[in-house]
Amino acid sequence: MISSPPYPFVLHASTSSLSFFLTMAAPSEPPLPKYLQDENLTDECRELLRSLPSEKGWLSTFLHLFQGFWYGTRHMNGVLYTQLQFKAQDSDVLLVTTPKSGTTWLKAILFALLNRSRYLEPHKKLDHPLLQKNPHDLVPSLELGLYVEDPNPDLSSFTSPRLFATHLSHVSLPDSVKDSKCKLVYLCRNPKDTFVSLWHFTNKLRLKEMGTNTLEETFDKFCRGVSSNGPYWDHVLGYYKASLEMPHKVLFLKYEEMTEKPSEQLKRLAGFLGCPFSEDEEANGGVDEILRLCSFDNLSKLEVNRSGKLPTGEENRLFFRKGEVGDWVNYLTPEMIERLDRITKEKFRGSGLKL
Ligand code: PAP
Repeated sequence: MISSPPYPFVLHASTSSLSFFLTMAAPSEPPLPKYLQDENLTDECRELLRSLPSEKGWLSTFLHLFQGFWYGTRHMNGVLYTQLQFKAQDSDVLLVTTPKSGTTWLKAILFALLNRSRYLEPHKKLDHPLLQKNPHDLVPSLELGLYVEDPNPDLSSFTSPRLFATHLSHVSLPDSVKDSKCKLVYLCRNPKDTFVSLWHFTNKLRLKEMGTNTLEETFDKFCRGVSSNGPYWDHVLGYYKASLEMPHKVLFLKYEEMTEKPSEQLKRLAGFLGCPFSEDEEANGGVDEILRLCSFDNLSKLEVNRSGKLPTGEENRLFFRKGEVGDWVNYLTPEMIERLDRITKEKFRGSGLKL
Protein backbone atom coordinates (compact mmCIF):
# COMPACT_ATOMS: atom_id res chain seq x y z
CA MET A 1 0.00 0.00 0.00
CA ILE A 2 1.04 3.58 -0.54
CA SER A 3 1.69 5.23 2.79
CA SER A 4 1.14 8.89 3.66
CA PRO A 5 1.86 10.63 0.35
CA PRO A 6 3.72 13.86 0.98
CA TYR A 7 1.42 15.97 -1.23
CA PRO A 8 -0.66 19.00 -0.22
CA PHE A 9 -4.43 18.38 -0.18
CA VAL A 10 -6.72 21.05 -1.68
CA LEU A 11 -10.23 20.10 -2.79
CA HIS A 12 -10.60 20.34 -6.57
CA ALA A 13 -11.84 17.47 -8.67
CA SER A 14 -15.27 15.98 -9.02
CA THR A 15 -15.17 12.18 -8.77
CA SER A 16 -17.96 11.10 -11.14
CA SER A 17 -16.74 8.13 -13.15
CA LEU A 18 -17.16 6.97 -16.72
CA SER A 19 -17.32 3.36 -15.59
CA PHE A 20 -20.16 4.20 -13.23
CA PHE A 21 -22.06 6.10 -15.92
CA LEU A 22 -21.71 3.33 -18.48
CA THR A 23 -22.60 0.60 -16.02
CA MET A 24 -25.74 2.48 -15.03
CA ALA A 25 -26.70 3.28 -18.61
CA ALA A 26 -26.33 -0.23 -19.96
CA PRO A 27 -26.21 -2.87 -17.22
CA SER A 28 -26.17 -5.79 -19.67
CA GLU A 29 -23.26 -4.46 -21.73
CA PRO A 30 -19.91 -6.34 -21.56
CA PRO A 31 -17.46 -4.97 -18.96
CA LEU A 32 -15.33 -2.00 -19.89
CA PRO A 33 -11.92 -2.78 -21.36
CA LYS A 34 -9.25 -2.56 -18.69
CA TYR A 35 -7.72 0.57 -20.13
CA LEU A 36 -10.96 2.42 -19.28
CA GLN A 37 -11.40 1.01 -15.79
CA ASP A 38 -10.58 3.53 -13.11
CA GLU A 39 -12.37 1.97 -10.15
CA ASN A 40 -9.47 0.10 -8.59
CA LEU A 41 -7.66 3.07 -7.10
CA THR A 42 -6.20 2.94 -3.63
CA ASP A 43 -7.76 5.18 -0.99
CA GLU A 44 -4.54 7.17 -0.90
CA CYS A 45 -4.71 7.72 -4.65
CA ARG A 46 -8.37 8.82 -4.46
CA GLU A 47 -7.53 11.24 -1.70
CA LEU A 48 -4.66 12.66 -3.70
CA LEU A 49 -6.84 13.03 -6.80
CA ARG A 50 -9.31 15.18 -4.87
CA SER A 51 -6.51 17.66 -4.25
CA LEU A 52 -5.30 17.90 -7.84
CA PRO A 53 -6.49 20.19 -10.65
CA SER A 54 -8.43 18.06 -13.14
CA GLU A 55 -9.78 18.45 -16.66
CA LYS A 56 -11.90 16.28 -18.93
CA GLY A 57 -9.63 13.65 -20.48
CA TRP A 58 -9.22 12.58 -24.10
CA LEU A 59 -9.90 8.96 -23.20
CA SER A 60 -10.16 8.55 -19.46
CA THR A 61 -12.85 10.64 -17.78
CA PHE A 62 -10.30 12.98 -16.27
CA LEU A 63 -6.72 14.07 -16.57
CA HIS A 64 -5.06 15.18 -13.32
CA LEU A 65 -2.16 17.59 -12.95
CA PHE A 66 0.48 15.94 -10.78
CA GLN A 67 4.01 17.28 -10.34
CA GLY A 68 3.47 19.54 -13.35
CA PHE A 69 2.21 16.84 -15.76
CA TRP A 70 -1.22 15.45 -16.71
CA TYR A 71 -2.15 11.80 -16.11
CA GLY A 72 -5.36 9.83 -16.66
CA THR A 73 -7.19 8.67 -13.53
CA ARG A 74 -6.38 4.97 -13.97
CA HIS A 75 -2.71 5.70 -14.48
CA MET A 76 -2.31 7.79 -11.33
CA ASN A 77 -2.24 4.57 -9.31
CA GLY A 78 0.59 3.27 -11.50
CA VAL A 79 2.48 6.55 -11.28
CA LEU A 80 2.40 6.49 -7.48
CA TYR A 81 3.27 2.81 -7.20
CA THR A 82 6.14 3.23 -9.67
CA GLN A 83 7.54 6.20 -7.79
CA LEU A 84 7.36 4.46 -4.45
CA GLN A 85 8.11 0.86 -5.31
CA PHE A 86 10.24 0.52 -8.44
CA LYS A 87 13.88 -0.09 -7.59
CA ALA A 88 16.12 0.43 -10.58
CA GLN A 89 19.26 -1.66 -10.97
CA ASP A 90 22.49 -0.25 -12.42
CA SER A 91 22.20 -2.48 -15.47
CA ASP A 92 18.55 -1.53 -16.27
CA VAL A 93 17.63 0.17 -19.51
CA LEU A 94 14.58 2.41 -19.42
CA LEU A 95 12.92 3.60 -22.60
CA VAL A 96 11.22 6.93 -22.00
CA THR A 97 8.90 8.46 -24.57
CA THR A 98 6.24 11.06 -25.01
CA PRO A 99 3.09 9.15 -25.97
CA LYS A 100 2.82 8.45 -29.73
CA SER A 101 6.41 9.35 -30.51
CA GLY A 102 7.38 5.86 -31.68
CA THR A 103 7.34 3.90 -28.41
CA THR A 104 6.30 0.65 -30.10
CA TRP A 105 9.10 0.96 -32.67
CA LEU A 106 11.82 1.70 -30.12
CA LYS A 107 10.61 -1.07 -27.82
CA ALA A 108 11.05 -3.50 -30.69
CA ILE A 109 14.47 -2.10 -31.60
CA LEU A 110 15.76 -2.14 -28.04
CA PHE A 111 14.52 -5.67 -27.46
CA ALA A 112 16.08 -6.92 -30.69
CA LEU A 113 19.33 -5.06 -30.04
CA LEU A 114 19.86 -6.18 -26.45
CA ASN A 115 18.86 -9.78 -27.17
CA ARG A 116 20.58 -10.15 -30.52
CA SER A 117 22.98 -12.85 -29.45
CA ARG A 118 20.03 -14.99 -28.27
CA TYR A 119 17.69 -14.63 -31.19
CA LEU A 120 19.42 -13.29 -34.26
CA GLU A 121 21.88 -16.04 -35.04
CA PRO A 122 20.89 -17.55 -38.38
CA HIS A 123 19.47 -20.82 -37.04
CA LYS A 124 17.35 -19.04 -34.43
CA LYS A 125 15.66 -16.51 -36.67
CA LEU A 126 12.25 -18.19 -36.79
CA ASP A 127 11.97 -18.16 -33.01
CA HIS A 128 12.27 -14.44 -32.58
CA PRO A 129 9.80 -13.29 -29.90
CA LEU A 130 8.98 -10.16 -31.91
CA LEU A 131 7.34 -12.40 -34.50
CA GLN A 132 4.96 -13.79 -31.87
CA LYS A 133 4.45 -10.95 -29.44
CA ASN A 134 3.68 -7.25 -29.60
CA PRO A 135 6.60 -5.05 -28.46
CA HIS A 136 4.47 -3.75 -25.57
CA ASP A 137 4.26 -7.30 -24.22
CA LEU A 138 8.02 -7.77 -24.46
CA VAL A 139 8.95 -4.39 -22.99
CA PRO A 140 6.30 -3.53 -20.41
CA SER A 141 5.54 -0.06 -19.21
CA LEU A 142 6.11 0.61 -15.51
CA GLU A 143 3.19 2.89 -14.66
CA LEU A 144 0.81 1.82 -17.46
CA GLY A 145 1.48 -1.90 -17.15
CA LEU A 146 3.48 -3.54 -14.36
CA TYR A 147 2.55 -1.14 -11.56
CA VAL A 148 -0.86 0.08 -12.74
CA GLU A 149 -2.72 -2.15 -10.28
CA ASP A 150 0.06 -3.95 -8.45
CA PRO A 151 2.48 -2.36 -5.98
CA ASN A 152 4.75 -5.42 -6.08
CA PRO A 153 4.82 -6.98 -9.55
CA ASP A 154 7.02 -10.03 -9.91
CA LEU A 155 10.08 -8.91 -11.87
CA SER A 156 12.08 -12.08 -11.24
CA SER A 157 11.72 -13.35 -14.81
CA PHE A 158 13.49 -10.30 -16.28
CA THR A 159 17.06 -11.12 -17.17
CA SER A 160 19.83 -8.53 -17.08
CA PRO A 161 19.81 -6.01 -18.62
CA ARG A 162 16.18 -5.54 -17.64
CA LEU A 163 14.28 -3.48 -20.18
CA PHE A 164 11.29 -1.35 -19.17
CA ALA A 165 9.42 1.63 -20.58
CA THR A 166 7.77 4.68 -19.12
CA HIS A 167 6.10 7.93 -20.16
CA LEU A 168 6.94 9.59 -16.83
CA SER A 169 8.40 13.07 -16.94
CA HIS A 170 11.98 13.53 -15.79
CA VAL A 171 10.95 15.25 -12.55
CA SER A 172 8.63 12.37 -11.70
CA LEU A 173 11.06 9.49 -12.19
CA PRO A 174 11.54 7.25 -9.16
CA ASP A 175 14.57 8.25 -7.08
CA SER A 176 16.23 4.90 -7.75
CA VAL A 177 16.27 5.65 -11.49
CA LYS A 178 18.03 8.94 -10.90
CA ASP A 179 20.38 7.58 -8.25
CA SER A 180 21.43 4.37 -10.00
CA LYS A 181 23.58 3.96 -13.09
CA CYS A 182 20.65 2.68 -15.16
CA LYS A 183 20.47 4.14 -18.66
CA LEU A 184 17.62 6.15 -20.14
CA VAL A 185 16.84 6.13 -23.84
CA TYR A 186 14.53 9.02 -24.62
CA LEU A 187 12.53 9.26 -27.84
CA CYS A 188 10.41 12.18 -28.97
CA ARG A 189 8.74 13.27 -32.21
CA ASN A 190 7.74 16.59 -33.73
CA PRO A 191 4.71 17.98 -31.88
CA LYS A 192 2.43 18.14 -34.91
CA ASP A 193 2.74 14.43 -35.78
CA THR A 194 2.64 13.55 -32.08
CA PHE A 195 -0.64 15.39 -31.68
CA VAL A 196 -2.25 13.91 -34.81
CA SER A 197 -1.19 10.41 -33.81
CA LEU A 198 -2.55 10.86 -30.27
CA TRP A 199 -5.85 12.24 -31.57
CA HIS A 200 -6.35 9.21 -33.84
CA PHE A 201 -5.27 6.73 -31.18
CA THR A 202 -7.48 8.02 -28.37
CA ASN A 203 -10.52 8.29 -30.65
CA LYS A 204 -10.07 4.69 -31.75
CA LEU A 205 -9.89 3.57 -28.12
CA ARG A 206 -13.09 5.40 -27.18
CA LEU A 207 -16.23 3.29 -27.01
CA LYS A 208 -19.06 4.10 -29.42
CA GLU A 209 -21.21 5.51 -26.64
CA MET A 210 -18.46 7.97 -25.72
CA GLY A 211 -18.47 9.60 -29.17
CA THR A 212 -15.33 10.98 -30.79
CA ASN A 213 -13.27 13.98 -29.76
CA THR A 214 -13.10 16.71 -32.38
CA LEU A 215 -9.73 17.72 -33.75
CA GLU A 216 -10.36 21.28 -32.57
CA GLU A 217 -11.09 20.52 -28.92
CA THR A 218 -8.20 18.13 -28.48
CA PHE A 219 -5.86 20.47 -30.35
CA ASP A 220 -6.70 23.25 -27.92
CA LYS A 221 -6.03 20.91 -25.00
CA PHE A 222 -2.71 19.78 -26.49
CA CYS A 223 -1.63 23.40 -26.95
CA ARG A 224 -2.54 24.14 -23.32
CA GLY A 225 -0.46 21.17 -22.25
CA VAL A 226 -3.51 19.13 -21.22
CA SER A 227 -2.70 15.79 -22.83
CA SER A 228 -1.50 12.48 -21.42
CA ASN A 229 1.95 13.15 -19.87
CA GLY A 230 1.82 16.70 -21.19
CA PRO A 231 2.71 19.49 -21.43
CA TYR A 232 4.49 17.88 -24.38
CA TRP A 233 7.19 20.59 -24.49
CA ASP A 234 8.05 20.35 -20.77
CA HIS A 235 8.39 16.58 -21.11
CA VAL A 236 10.79 16.86 -24.04
CA LEU A 237 12.81 19.70 -22.51
CA GLY A 238 13.23 17.85 -19.21
CA TYR A 239 14.96 14.95 -20.93
CA TYR A 240 16.79 17.12 -23.44
CA LYS A 241 18.44 19.04 -20.61
CA ALA A 242 19.19 15.80 -18.75
CA SER A 243 20.83 14.39 -21.90
CA LEU A 244 23.10 17.44 -22.12
CA GLU A 245 23.99 17.29 -18.44
CA MET A 246 24.42 13.49 -18.27
CA PRO A 247 25.19 12.21 -21.78
CA HIS A 248 26.43 8.90 -20.35
CA LYS A 249 23.02 8.34 -18.70
CA VAL A 250 20.44 9.85 -21.07
CA LEU A 251 20.40 9.37 -24.85
CA PHE A 252 18.08 11.75 -26.71
CA LEU A 253 16.59 10.40 -29.93
CA LYS A 254 14.15 11.87 -32.44
CA TYR A 255 11.65 9.83 -34.46
CA GLU A 256 12.49 11.87 -37.54
CA GLU A 257 16.21 11.10 -37.25
CA MET A 258 15.43 7.43 -36.70
CA THR A 259 13.43 7.50 -39.92
CA GLU A 260 16.00 9.47 -41.89
CA LYS A 261 19.19 7.71 -40.81
CA PRO A 262 18.12 4.49 -39.10
CA SER A 263 21.48 2.67 -39.30
CA GLU A 264 23.36 5.63 -37.90
CA GLN A 265 20.90 6.04 -35.02
CA LEU A 266 20.83 2.32 -34.25
CA LYS A 267 24.63 2.22 -34.05
CA ARG A 268 24.53 5.30 -31.81
CA LEU A 269 22.03 3.53 -29.58
CA ALA A 270 24.15 0.36 -29.43
CA GLY A 271 27.25 2.36 -28.53
CA PHE A 272 25.38 4.26 -25.80
CA LEU A 273 24.15 1.00 -24.26
CA GLY A 274 27.64 -0.47 -24.25
CA CYS A 275 26.88 -3.14 -26.83
CA PRO A 276 28.29 -1.70 -30.08
CA PHE A 277 28.09 -3.72 -33.28
CA SER A 278 31.32 -5.53 -34.08
CA GLU A 279 32.92 -5.17 -37.51
CA ASP A 280 31.77 -8.70 -38.28
CA GLU A 281 28.20 -7.96 -37.29
CA GLU A 282 28.14 -4.87 -39.47
CA ALA A 283 29.70 -6.68 -42.40
CA ASN A 284 27.17 -9.51 -42.03
CA GLY A 285 24.18 -7.16 -42.10
CA GLY A 286 23.43 -7.26 -38.35
CA VAL A 287 22.31 -3.62 -38.29
CA ASP A 288 19.96 -3.95 -41.25
CA GLU A 289 18.56 -7.18 -39.91
CA ILE A 290 17.31 -5.46 -36.75
CA LEU A 291 15.93 -2.54 -38.72
CA ARG A 292 14.09 -4.88 -41.07
CA LEU A 293 12.68 -6.96 -38.25
CA CYS A 294 11.41 -3.85 -36.44
CA SER A 295 10.19 -1.94 -39.49
CA PHE A 296 6.62 -0.69 -39.66
CA ASP A 297 6.05 -2.86 -42.71
CA ASN A 298 7.22 -6.04 -41.04
CA LEU A 299 5.66 -5.58 -37.59
CA SER A 300 2.31 -4.25 -38.79
CA LYS A 301 1.75 -7.28 -41.04
CA LEU A 302 2.35 -9.90 -38.35
CA GLU A 303 -0.70 -11.85 -37.24
CA VAL A 304 -0.14 -10.91 -33.59
CA ASN A 305 -0.18 -7.22 -34.46
CA ARG A 306 -3.21 -7.52 -36.74
CA SER A 307 -5.51 -9.44 -34.43
CA GLY A 308 -3.95 -9.55 -30.95
CA LYS A 309 -4.70 -7.44 -27.89
CA LEU A 310 -2.66 -6.19 -24.95
CA PRO A 311 -3.54 -7.52 -21.47
CA THR A 312 -5.10 -4.09 -20.84
CA GLY A 313 -7.45 -4.51 -23.81
CA GLU A 314 -6.01 -2.24 -26.49
CA GLU A 315 -5.93 -3.87 -29.93
CA ASN A 316 -2.33 -4.25 -31.11
CA ARG A 317 -3.17 -2.98 -34.59
CA LEU A 318 -3.95 0.47 -33.16
CA PHE A 319 -0.24 0.98 -32.47
CA PHE A 320 0.45 0.80 -36.22
CA ARG A 321 -1.32 3.54 -38.15
CA LYS A 322 0.88 5.12 -40.84
CA GLY A 323 4.32 5.49 -39.33
CA GLU A 324 5.15 8.51 -41.48
CA VAL A 325 6.82 11.84 -40.88
CA GLY A 326 4.69 14.87 -41.77
CA ASP A 327 1.21 13.32 -41.83
CA TRP A 328 0.04 16.43 -39.93
CA VAL A 329 -0.27 18.31 -43.26
CA ASN A 330 -3.42 16.24 -43.88
CA TYR A 331 -5.13 17.40 -40.69
CA LEU A 332 -3.99 20.77 -39.34
CA THR A 333 -5.31 24.13 -40.60
CA PRO A 334 -2.87 27.00 -41.28
CA GLU A 335 -4.06 28.60 -37.99
CA MET A 336 -3.35 25.43 -36.04
CA ILE A 337 0.10 25.11 -37.60
CA GLU A 338 0.86 28.71 -36.75
CA ARG A 339 -0.27 28.27 -33.13
CA LEU A 340 1.65 25.05 -32.55
CA ASP A 341 4.80 26.37 -34.22
CA ARG A 342 4.62 29.54 -32.13
CA ILE A 343 4.30 27.61 -28.87
CA THR A 344 7.16 25.30 -29.84
CA LYS A 345 9.39 28.24 -30.71
CA GLU A 346 8.60 30.01 -27.45
CA LYS A 347 9.00 26.93 -25.28
CA PHE A 348 12.25 25.80 -26.88
CA ARG A 349 13.77 29.29 -27.15
CA GLY A 350 17.34 29.31 -25.90
CA SER A 351 17.48 25.54 -25.48
CA GLY A 352 19.08 24.76 -28.83
CA LEU A 353 16.42 22.10 -29.42
CA LYS A 354 14.52 21.96 -32.71
CA LEU A 355 11.69 19.56 -33.54
P1 PAP B 1 2.51 4.65 -27.45
O1 PAP B 1 3.34 5.81 -26.99
O2 PAP B 1 1.06 4.77 -27.07
O3 PAP B 1 3.08 3.32 -27.11
P2 PAP B 1 3.61 4.85 -30.10
O4 PAP B 1 4.12 3.53 -30.46
O5 PAP B 1 4.57 5.89 -29.68
O6 PAP B 1 2.44 4.71 -29.03
O7 PAP B 1 2.79 5.49 -31.29
C1 PAP B 1 2.44 4.85 -32.44
C2 PAP B 1 3.01 5.65 -33.58
O8 PAP B 1 4.24 5.04 -33.98
C3 PAP B 1 2.08 5.58 -34.75
O9 PAP B 1 2.30 6.76 -35.51
P3 PAP B 1 1.21 7.33 -36.53
O10 PAP B 1 -0.08 7.44 -35.77
O11 PAP B 1 1.72 8.68 -36.95
O12 PAP B 1 1.14 6.41 -37.66
C4 PAP B 1 2.60 4.33 -35.44
O13 PAP B 1 2.20 4.20 -36.77
C5 PAP B 1 4.09 4.53 -35.29
N1 PAP B 1 4.83 3.26 -35.40
C6 PAP B 1 4.53 2.06 -34.85
N2 PAP B 1 5.42 1.15 -35.18
C7 PAP B 1 6.34 1.75 -35.96
C8 PAP B 1 7.51 1.30 -36.63
N3 PAP B 1 7.92 0.04 -36.57
N4 PAP B 1 8.22 2.20 -37.36
C9 PAP B 1 7.82 3.49 -37.44
N5 PAP B 1 6.70 3.97 -36.83
C10 PAP B 1 5.97 3.11 -36.10
